[in-house]
Amino acid sequence: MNKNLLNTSSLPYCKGCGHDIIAKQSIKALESLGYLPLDVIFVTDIGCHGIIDKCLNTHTVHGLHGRSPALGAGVSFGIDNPDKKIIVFIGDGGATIGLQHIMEAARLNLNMTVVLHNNYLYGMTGGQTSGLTPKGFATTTSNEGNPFSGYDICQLSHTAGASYTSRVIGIGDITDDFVKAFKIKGFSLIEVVEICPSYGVKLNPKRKLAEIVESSGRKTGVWINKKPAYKLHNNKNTDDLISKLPVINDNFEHSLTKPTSIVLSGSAGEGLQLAATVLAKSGIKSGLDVTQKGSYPVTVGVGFSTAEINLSPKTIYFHGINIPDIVIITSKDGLNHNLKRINKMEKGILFIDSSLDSPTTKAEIIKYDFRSLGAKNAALASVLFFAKKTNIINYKAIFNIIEEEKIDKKVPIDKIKKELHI
Ligand SMILES: Cc1ncc(C[n+]2csc(CCOP(=O)(O)OP(=O)(O)O)c2C)c(N)n1
Ligand code: SF4
Repeated sequence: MNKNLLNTSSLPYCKGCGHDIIAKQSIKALESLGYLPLDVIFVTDIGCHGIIDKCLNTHTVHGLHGRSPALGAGVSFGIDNPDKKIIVFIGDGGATIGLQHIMEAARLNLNMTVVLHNNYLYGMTGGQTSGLTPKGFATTTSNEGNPFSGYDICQLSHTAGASYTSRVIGIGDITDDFVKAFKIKGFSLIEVVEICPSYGVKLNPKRKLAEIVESSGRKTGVWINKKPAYKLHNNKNTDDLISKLPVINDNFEHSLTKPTSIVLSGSAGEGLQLAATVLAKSGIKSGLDVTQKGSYPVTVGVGFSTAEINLSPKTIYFHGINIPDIVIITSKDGLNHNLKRINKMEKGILFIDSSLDSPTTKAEIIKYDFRSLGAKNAALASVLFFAKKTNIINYKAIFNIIEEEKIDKKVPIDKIKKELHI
């Protein structure tokens, strides 16, 4: 097994960026502590520092701006294992946006380390002032120097309850500072004050990091709270969520020889996602690998409702669908939402409710009155129609799932059986 945590020595930052020192030396520190790639979970934030993900052999999670500490906290709760190392990478912009998340993790003293890349500005978006920019430091949004003082993140972290907080200047060899922060069981935050040559250096010529830290009334150093790391109290008696899911036995056959992508779409509030779930579970019942993804507007009761389902006789590694193999449309909302990709279909089948005009497509078009067939459950009826027409999934597997899900009262089963001769 590859023991290197980094998969390249050429990191994607501008020349001279302080992020490079942080990434390389924090990794060196982890390797010196004996961590293997799969013992480490890097949770990165939005910003230049966050583009490190692709260079890592470890687990990685990329969060929304300012939310990596909250995600790191979730990972810490979920893993509940002090032998795994959770490292949150965040910039001063993200730390400002997600300040409360950092405070909360420090207050609970969760097992994780926040590595704060403090270049005193928003690097990725052009050098704007953040809440950690010191008074007098020039940025692209405060050319004359920031008129306000920045937060003292170390004081905040220490006061909130972090086991370990430190501030270091990111020049030279700071590997040891990382080692000390990473060794902590509980919450540690290491603020590395560094430079962004592209904006910070240009706008603050001749200023030295040590002088900037000092003139803002801050000190480098370490602040300790002697307290135990957070420990979940009742997790020993709690089953994980997956073990509670019922097992679906594959007691039906399928005739699928290659991966097939299906889009099922109609109107919100018409049981479309339920129909998709029935189709997906029927696929599992037939021994296929299945993925299911649903999307609908935030106003859940109006507009489109779309489900994307992949069925495959082999393991599915990618669940996205661009141009589908099969599209099933039960209403105008569903048609409008998928029109562009239907137009692009060069082959495959479009099953579409007979009330709708046929769109431009090279797919074979099969029309049927799903609304009359399924009454209020046009989507479920369309899934049964698809099964009967293609034989990809045995319709008996679908009836079986309908029965198991106890939704048989919702569907006019006798009518469907009679009309489709099944
Ligand atoms: C909630 C949110 N607001 C704004 C943005 C736009 N944005 C992307 S990167 C960035 C700046 C990141 O600066 P920082 O967190 O300091 O990291 P750096 O680029 O300096 O490493 C901003 C504002 C965003 N992605 N999300
Ligand atoms: S813009 Fe600044 S922070 Fe971003 S990579 Fe370049 S030097 Fe680093």
